Amino acid sequence: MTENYTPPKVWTWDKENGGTWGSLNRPIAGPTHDKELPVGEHPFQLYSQGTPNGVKVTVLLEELLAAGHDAEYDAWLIRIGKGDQFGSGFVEINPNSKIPALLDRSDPEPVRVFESGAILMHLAEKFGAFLGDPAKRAEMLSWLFWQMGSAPYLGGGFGHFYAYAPHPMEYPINRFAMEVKRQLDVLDKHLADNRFMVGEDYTIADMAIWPWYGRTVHGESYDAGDFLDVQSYTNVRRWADEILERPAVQRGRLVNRTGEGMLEERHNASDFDGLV
Ligand SMILES: N[C@@H](CCC(=O)N[C@@H](CS)C(=O)NCC(=O)O)C(=O)O
Repeated sequence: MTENYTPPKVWTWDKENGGTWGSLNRPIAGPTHDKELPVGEHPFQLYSQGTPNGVKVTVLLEELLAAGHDAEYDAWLIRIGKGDQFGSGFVEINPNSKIPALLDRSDPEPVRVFESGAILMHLAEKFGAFLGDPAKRAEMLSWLFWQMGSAPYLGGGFGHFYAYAPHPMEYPINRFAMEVKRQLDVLDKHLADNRFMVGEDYTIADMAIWPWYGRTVHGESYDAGDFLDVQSYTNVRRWADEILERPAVQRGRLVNRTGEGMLEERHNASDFDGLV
């Protein structure tokens, strides 16, 4: 890799391109190996990892259960750093090979759902919960889709070049830091006049945005709290703090993570005993 790179006429795959994800990602889709997915006893089977996109779904499932809905689920760990997302069973439920993916077995015909935003909508509509005031549905959808379109600049753009690239590169770090700070300012200005993303209603838009931007203002994204001056986004911090206090959020953020005090798999409410 050089400073003065001239793209060739036709791009070819350099398997040695380095970086944290360099050995895993490929320019082709489809499975790399045969592996069936485990299936538990509950109506919802979640195949995921506790990254921000994964946490959105476990937070919603825990919120649904806390609100009395029949949303019991088994959450199985897909280790994306080890290539589990390229197993044949996972690719059958998500041809895009990214976590999270859900198998909804609550109806006679199982339904696969991939893309975290689609999973949030599917579950919220199924239970008629966390959709907010119907009169403000367009506002809720706007923020939900804002998150789906914006977070790749934070994760795939800023996070990739700040934390995972083979060496620091000023141009992409500058470009994506500027964009992430612009996004944080969008949120900060909106949350100056709104308790949650849609006024007083806590919805799936908050559940989608919080694991990315709440985590960022708490200084947990890529160890870049000082670099992005996250302390200055006071309204985002107030909103993020309030959401973090919710017991369902505290449970959901532990699921499908490894390490001390985390829950690698979740199959029952009692799995959280002693953890939260
Ligand atoms: N738009 C997708 C993005 C999912 C995504 O990027 N998942 C990441 C983890 S946060 C992943 O599975 N990465 C593995 C890989 O790229 O191979 C969604 O919201 O579900």
